[in-house]
Amino acid sequence: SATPVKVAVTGAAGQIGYSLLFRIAAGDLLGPDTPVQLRLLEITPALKALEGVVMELDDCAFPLLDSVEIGDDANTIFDGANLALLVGARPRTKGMERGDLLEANGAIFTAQGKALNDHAADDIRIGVTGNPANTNALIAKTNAPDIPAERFSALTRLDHNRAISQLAAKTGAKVTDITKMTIWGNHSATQYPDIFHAEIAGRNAAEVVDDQAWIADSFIPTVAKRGAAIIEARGASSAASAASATIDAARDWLLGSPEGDWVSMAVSSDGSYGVPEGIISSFPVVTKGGDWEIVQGLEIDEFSRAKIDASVAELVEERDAVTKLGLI
Ligand code: NAX
Repeated sequence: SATPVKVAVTGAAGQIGYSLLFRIAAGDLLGPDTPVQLRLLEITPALKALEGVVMELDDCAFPLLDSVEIGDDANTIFDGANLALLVGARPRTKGMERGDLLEANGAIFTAQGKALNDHAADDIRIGVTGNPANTNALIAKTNAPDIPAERFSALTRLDHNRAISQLAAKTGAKVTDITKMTIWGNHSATQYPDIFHAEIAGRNAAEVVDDQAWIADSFIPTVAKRGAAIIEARGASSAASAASATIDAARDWLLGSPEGDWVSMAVSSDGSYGVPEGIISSFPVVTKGGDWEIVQGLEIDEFSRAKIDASVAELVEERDAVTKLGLI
């Protein structure tokens, strides 16, 4: 049978972890033929809760779950990992300034970047879900000089999926009819969900919608503020949908994006579309065998240009802030 893949997950005792681990163990990420070894990282006070989660994983008797290891030392947990899903992060608490948040997460992602650099397998791929995801990925990447920059990405797939869902609801299309959706920029309220290149059953989505006011005043803010709307309704932040998007993103990265379509991933910019080199910004990408390529040659009109520039400017600000803090 196939060699098991070692998947490391951080923040494993958290809400996203509670959904994510069971989906991975069920085979939703690597498919029905690939056994999985889970390596779960938590902070020391959360290890007991994590033991409970592992008891439940045991109780599922998942045929594909080869082994589970837990711990609070990144050097041990990342040892030999083929895929690392960095979900755990320090949330913003009351009275915390933005600088404090970047600093607290900086401590986590510098340490985890170094641990991955020193201990992960040669084929490691790293997906960052924990917020601020783009800048956390930048910090990890910069602290892992021996790992190619292309191996780091931050999650904008949830935004991508939300955009598809909103467009489907507006047009009465099935989500499976919608292709070529793009999220540009930061996973934050400045993100730009772009339907000018999207297609609905092969027709240009913006032309099908034919309502610029809906795009500007309803669609874009609804997608960008969806996280806040979920918190308002549920009393807790998106968890199952975030786990599902984390799976979608990692699966497509490793196994390939669908023919004739693309996905959104925040990756290390090569300067495409005027996005400064090195920052982790969301682009339309096609993926194959664990590699991604930014879709080239899309025409960007004035409206889209301004939206992309605004989100990228925020990422540059975050980069400058963490540079000043000595984190990169
Ligand atoms: P929870 O607070 O439920 O869980 C986070 C877990 O991470 C906790 O169990 C905590 O002990 C652990 N943790 C903290 N520091 C750690 C460290 N140094 N090493 C290992 N584990 C550590 O948050 P949850 O709802 O699961 O969300 C996790 C992260 O995802 C948050 O940063 C959240 O903001 C982010 N999100 C990102 C999304 C995206 O689309 N990119 C959407 C959903 C979510 O908001």
